[in-house]
Amino acid sequence: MERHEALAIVRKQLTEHRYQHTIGVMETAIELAKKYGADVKKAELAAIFHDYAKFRPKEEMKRIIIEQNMPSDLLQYNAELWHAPVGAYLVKTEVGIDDVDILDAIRYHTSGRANMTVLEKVVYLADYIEPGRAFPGVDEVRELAQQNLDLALLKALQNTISFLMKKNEAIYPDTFYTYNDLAKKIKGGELLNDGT
Ligand code: DGI
Ligand code: FE
Ligand code: FE
Repeated sequence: MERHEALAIVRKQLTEHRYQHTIGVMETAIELAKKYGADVKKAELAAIFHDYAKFRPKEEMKRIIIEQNMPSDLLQYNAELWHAPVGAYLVKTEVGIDDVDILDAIRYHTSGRANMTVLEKVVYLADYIEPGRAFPGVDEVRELAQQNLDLALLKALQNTISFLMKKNEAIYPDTFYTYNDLAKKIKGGELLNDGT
């Protein structure tokens, strides 16, 4: 699918603010994909569609999670988590994208997961550091993203978990699994994708 066609489809699903965020994620994901060796076209499409379900009514998302046998523990956590797996489903069924790599990058863009692919990491990080983002610590993650994909991702996860804990929010298990998996691999010297 061409970029302009994908953007026209997603634009109808989003507010203007969220559409501008999407453009930022797309541009950032393309840069990161080139640097760290992910498929650039898949990164572009996954980024364009990553927030496709962001404005669906909660009741619709809940119904899809149940009917499609998505992990039911999702329903016990913040509804902000739901648009990622529901988005993967709707991008497949409504838009007709059936590339599993793209769909998984959408599915895991909010929580991450253990053993993320480079494409999943690129989309997660692009969502966190795109130029429109202004939360505390984002500049440090932007700098790390120039050096090392995994260290940048680890810092983004640390910031997200700390932020949620300060708000007394529950942390979804996949968010911890993502953090733990990265922390252990980085300690063991297994990861360290520095883009070279
Ligand atoms: O959709 P975006 O705003 O672009 O970004 P996102 O998909 O990363 O969603 C961020 C929201 O998800 C933010 O409000 C925090 C929330 N979130 C992310 N991980 C967790 C979480 N909420 C809970 N309760 N637990 C998590 O592990
Ligand atoms: Fe999102
Ligand atoms: Fe987003």
